[in-house]
Amino acid sequence: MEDCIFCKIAKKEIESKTVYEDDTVIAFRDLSPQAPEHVLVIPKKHVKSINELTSEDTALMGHIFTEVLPKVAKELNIAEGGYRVVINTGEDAQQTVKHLHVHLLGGRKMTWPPG
Ligand code: DGP
Repeated sequence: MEDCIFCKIAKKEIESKTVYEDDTVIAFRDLSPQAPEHVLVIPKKHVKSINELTSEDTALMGHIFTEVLPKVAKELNIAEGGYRVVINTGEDAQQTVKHLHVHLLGGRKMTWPPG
């Protein structure tokens, strides 16, 4: 996707503070952190949101949840204390970047319900 900012980050056309990368996924620090540790994990391929996922993405999303998120949380030292994982989807959830991204937030006590 030509105008997608996260595609540009995945292709290194825009700088980001990368904390993890492999063939299919990149994780980088959020530009506007909402917690002491705030990382975005994205698939490198363009998928607009959860709504556009297909069965072809099962392995990719499984990889993010079973391998990437726990690994990054451990490296950020928030695995034991706890962390929050958020995927904003669509307008009501205030998804501002239309490239599926998983927020990983930690390093402080979270509140519930989220604001
Ligand atoms: P959401 O509301 O779920 O669509 O969150 C999008 C997040 O992306 C928001 O927390 C700010 C972050 N963000 C937007 N543009 C950039 C960027 O160019 N670089 C980085 N690192 N983060 C960005």
